[in-house]
Amino acid sequence: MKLSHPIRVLLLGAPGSGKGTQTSRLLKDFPINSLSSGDILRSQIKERTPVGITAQEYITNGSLVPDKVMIDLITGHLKTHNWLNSSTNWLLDGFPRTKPQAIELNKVLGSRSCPLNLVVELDVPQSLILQRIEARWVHLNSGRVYNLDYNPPKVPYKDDITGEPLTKRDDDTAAVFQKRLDGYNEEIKGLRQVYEEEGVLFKISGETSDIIYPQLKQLVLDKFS
Ligand code: G5P
Ligand code: MG
Repeated sequence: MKLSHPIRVLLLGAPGSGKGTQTSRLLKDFPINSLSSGDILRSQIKERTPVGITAQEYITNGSLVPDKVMIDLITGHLKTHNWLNSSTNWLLDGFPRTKPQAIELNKVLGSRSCPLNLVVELDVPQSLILQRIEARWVHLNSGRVYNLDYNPPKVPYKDDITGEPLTKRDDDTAAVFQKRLDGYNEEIKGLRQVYEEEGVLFKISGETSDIIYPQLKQLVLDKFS
């Protein structure tokens, strides 16, 4: 696919709203790289790195990892993967998720003349989400997500590609989920403010990922083809 200019997109949305699901669909339709802050943190936890050791407690109890840790981690990734240029297409899922993170990211991107050019807020009724989370199983190494009702693996509890066992996320319990959701509802206000001011924020509403994806795809086509 020929793009008119590089895609630098951020997906916002409540826990379980489908950021990972929409990311996998976009990766099939557009030539982009993606980065999920949650996936990076989970792999750091698995490898017992200093960042992983710090992050584990915050994630398990549904709190946000401190801004400084996240900013260093993600901007470090952008630099080492050579994404800070005017030609690489990329998508961020889960970072920034506080206003200070958004401001710091803007500084880094601005200094390399590659600002975010699309921010999409996925708006899913929050009453529907808990059930999704309780039925979620993940393949930790790849970040692939399944749902026992909505997109079950071909073989129960096994990853479709590697055949490795799927696991539950520690933070996918009803109590921790509610805390994550409350945190999201608080932080999203500051993020909306930053991205509305820049004129890059779009909201897509729908009860299912199948309703949201065609709208998201069309938005990306309208802006970048
Ligand atoms: P994460 O990993 O970024 P969240 O809480 O933002 O976690 P999460 O839970 O990964 O987001 P998602 O990616 O939005 O949700 O949703 P998903 O996985 O695609 O879909 C959820 C489930 O629903 C899946 O099972 C999917 O198959 C199913 N599903 C999708 N669509 C539908 C549908 O239409 N119908 C049905 N029935 N099911 C569907 O962050 C984790 C933690 O890391 C830390 C924080 O502690 C955070 O809580 N962290 C940060 N801390 C500080 N700053 C940051 N920037 C941080 N980033 C991460
Ligand atoms: Mg996710």
